[in-house]
Formats: sequence, structure tokens, C-alpha cells
Amino acid sequence: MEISVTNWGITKNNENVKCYILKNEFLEVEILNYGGVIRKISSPDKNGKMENVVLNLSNIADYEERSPYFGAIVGRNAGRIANGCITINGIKYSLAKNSGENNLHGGIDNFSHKIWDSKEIKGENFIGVELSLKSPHLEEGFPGNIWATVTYKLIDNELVIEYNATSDMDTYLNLTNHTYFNLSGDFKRDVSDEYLTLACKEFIAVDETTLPIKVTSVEGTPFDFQKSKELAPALNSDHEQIVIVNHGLDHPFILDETREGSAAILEDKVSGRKLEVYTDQPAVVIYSGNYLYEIGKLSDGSDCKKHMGICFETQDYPNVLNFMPEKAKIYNSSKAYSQKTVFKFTTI
Ligand code: FUC
Repeated sequence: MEISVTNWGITKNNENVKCYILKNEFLEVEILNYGGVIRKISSPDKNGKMENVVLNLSNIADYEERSPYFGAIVGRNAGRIANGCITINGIKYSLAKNSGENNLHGGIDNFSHKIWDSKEIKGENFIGVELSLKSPHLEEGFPGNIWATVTYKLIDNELVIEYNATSDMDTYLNLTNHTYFNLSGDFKRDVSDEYLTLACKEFIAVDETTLPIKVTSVEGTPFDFQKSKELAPALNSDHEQIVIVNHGLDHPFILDETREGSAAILEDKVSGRKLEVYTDQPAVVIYSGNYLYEIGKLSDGSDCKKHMGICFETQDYPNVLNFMPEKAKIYNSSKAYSQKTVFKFTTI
């Protein structure tokens, strides 16, 4: 196990960007202190060939200007909040509206754009990075001063992400990571021919602004990934819910609480790579990069295309305060926020 850190450029606000390189006998992972971005995960294919399995960009200016949350920590809230409005203890908070009338991924100056305080961490069986951030009261409209810590730990063939946050007043928090996976290795193909399994009997149908509108059974729909299924038929389906998000998946799935084992599995039969996702969160938003043709070139100079990556945004029920208020959790100085997600890499 070894950990090293390099200077990775300067942001437009003149802040130094660091890149932490975590390496053990299974994986090599790069983490930026900018947005807590997972910039690279190299994992072996079935022949032991190490290649990168996450979408990335080549320099910090590209991340600041045109990254669709590649690898980033998303907060204070992952996903959309209807009309940029939440009510807590009868007080209405108006949030930044950065996706039409809605708040998306915490607003304009959200966690994915911040330089986090960072330090190396080491234990008997892991190496990692601890990132921390203070977000002031009413930042992007959300109440409470927040002290957030995210740790990335490399433990054998697993990348473990732990999120913790405290607030000095009642507030809402919902953090995730927005890595786009592509198991072909070094972006050889889009993800259409990769296989997805989800421990989900229900997904949430969305409207034309991608706001959740209806908890829906996956039975008999392209959203049924209870058994491993190639992505192509779903991504190319003419199902109204596939078409409405620009042809693909951009939907919350409700994780089966009685599942044993992983929440999600992605497999690439060609390279033999397999990713398992474990989480303590109730939902996962699956986004298949339906607008990725808009972002320009990837780090290798190739044009990013539609469906080049797939995100597993493990998180709370989306828009929960407005859409499912009975399931909403409120955090404060005596109730801290925490979440844990694990990305595990093997071969088939
Ligand atoms: C995902 C999607 C959104 C958006 C963003 C970049 O989380 O849910 O629709 O396009 O990523």
C-alpha cells in the first residue's frame, strides 16, 4: 500500500489543487481535494491488465468549466428539489434554482466545486484521504452551519466512502458521489453492452424536469434489473420514462431493504470486470449519461459520447421533504448525518 500526493494545478480562485494517489495490490485510485473528485480508478481486467474505469478530464480548468459532476461529491443535496423550496419547522427556505425552477445537486456553488481541507489517513489495512468542509448557514439557501467530512479508504479491492456531517440547527442533508463508471477500461466502448443488476422492485417515475412523481413497480418494464440484464435494451427502449430523460436512465430506484449483499452490480463481459455497490442508503439514482455528448473531450482527447458512463448515486429518497415527507430525516447538533457506500472490484 502506498499513498502519494502531487500538485494538480490552481483553480480560477487561486487555490492549490492536490491529487492523492492511493495504490495497493488491487487498485490505483486518484482523489482530488477539488470537489472530492474520484479522478481515476484503475482496476485489472480478466487478464490482469490495469485500466481506468471512471470518466475523467485532464486538468482543473476543465473540471471547473465543463464537468458534469465527474467523480464529485454532491451536496448539500443530491438530485432535484422541487421549486427550490424546503420547509423545516414551518420555516420556508428558498434554495438556489439552478435547473429550471428546481434546485439540482445543492445549487450553483455546491460541494462539487469546493476545495476541501484534505489529509492522508492510514490504518493497518487501508490507506486513504480525509476531506472536510465547512458550509455556512444559508449557503445556496440551506439552513445551518455544516461541518462535513468525507473519507475515501482503499481496503484491498474496495473503495469505501464514508460521509459524516453535523449541523448547528435543524436542516436537511443528502450527500452522494457522482462517479461515472465504464468498465470497458480507458473508455473503449460506451456502457450499452455492460450488464446491470439492481436489488430494486420499484423505481420512481419522473416528469419532464426529472422530478420524481410516482413510485412504480419495475415488473414488466425496462426498469426491471432484478436479474442481471444488458443495458442496451433499456437504454434504447421507447418506454415513455426512458424517452423523457433523453433516452436512457435518470431515475431513482428504491433499494430492497431485505436484500442480501450488494445494492447494484455492473459487469462487462468483454473485459471481465465486475463492480459491486454496497450502501446503507435507501435509494440509488441510476444516471446513464444521457447528455454526455455535450461535454467535449475526455482526458484521452476522445469525444465523450452519450451513455459513456453510468452513475450509482446512492442516496436518500429524492426530493423527500416535498415528495415523501413521512420518510424525511432532519439533522441537527444532536443528530449527525452519516452515509457509507462501497465500490468493490473483482473479475468474472
Ligand atoms: C444526474 C442526473 C441529472 C443531471 C446530472 C448531471 O444526477 O440525475 O439529470 O443531468 O446528473
